[in-house]
Amino acid sequence: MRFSSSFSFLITGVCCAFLVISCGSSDEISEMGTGSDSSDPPAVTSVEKGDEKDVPSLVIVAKNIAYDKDILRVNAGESTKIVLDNQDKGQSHNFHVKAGEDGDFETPIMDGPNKRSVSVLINTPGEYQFICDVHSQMSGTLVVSGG
Ligand SMILES: [Cu+2]
Repeated sequence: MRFSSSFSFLITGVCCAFLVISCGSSDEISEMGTGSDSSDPPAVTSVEKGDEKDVPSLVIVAKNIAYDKDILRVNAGESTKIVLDNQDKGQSHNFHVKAGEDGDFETPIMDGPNKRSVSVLINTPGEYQFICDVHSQMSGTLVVSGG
């Protein structure tokens, strides 16, 4: 009787000791867990801006000594970037619009394959011819629409 009660006391004491130890260690673990949670993932910042983001652009391809488009359309008073994509290897082309008093707009003459662009800004609505200065048979119409 006496032995069993003291044994149970001992057991209880040991249990309490274990509880305290386990409680203490679990607190440490949870604190460590909280600590690692506080490290936020790196903020993702994408601030790449194209310089000509808002400028409309058109591409015209020169291939087999011909443009791939007969008609290009732009708006009057609005700058439009026109890209000449010369895909003719070893063949020279350019893109040239003669817009009268609104001016000449032309890419340099270049051997393909290569690309050059020209910013076209025409204020007077109408239809203008564009040509390749190397090949007179390469031509088309630039339609300038008024707003
Ligand atoms: Cu040409």
